[in-house]
Amino acid sequence: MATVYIALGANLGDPVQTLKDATLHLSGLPQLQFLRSSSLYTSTPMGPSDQPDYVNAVCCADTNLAPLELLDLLQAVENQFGRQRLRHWGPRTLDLDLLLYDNLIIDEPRLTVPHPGMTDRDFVLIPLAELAPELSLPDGRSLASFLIDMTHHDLKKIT
Ligand code: ROI
Repeated sequence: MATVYIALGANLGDPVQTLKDATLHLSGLPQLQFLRSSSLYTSTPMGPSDQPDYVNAVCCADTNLAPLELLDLLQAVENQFGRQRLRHWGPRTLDLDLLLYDNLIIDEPRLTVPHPGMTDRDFVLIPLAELAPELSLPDGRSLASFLIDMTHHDLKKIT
């Protein structure tokens, strides 16, 4: 069994509902066990600012899937939720990013783990810290060390 962390993001349609539906869907998949989700947060866009604010969250689960099998599964779920990606760093219906897969470092054409953008994104680190405050990356650096200086996207917890 591997423990995996997955980031969720959306800013088209009804992103709050999309993230609720997506986490419910993921928690019902037999390939993902003991799924736990962070709170939902709103965030201002990283990248072009002429797009709606995002809703972000992180979830954690146990899986027997290999990393690329998990990637395929996440991409299938994105497609089921009608994923549209209109332009690079532009708005999207649902984004599911594999952040961490146990303590593995993966550097393959389709998949880089830890997710390369995660360490400077408050909309990933803060929900991640909610689930796993003591977490360290495979290289030993602690989550807390990244939380000190990162970009700010005006994160607000949705209550
Ligand atoms: N910006 C925010 N705030 N949240 C995201 O999930 C997000 N995802 C992206 C880009 C376009 C980089 N910007 C984002 O893919």
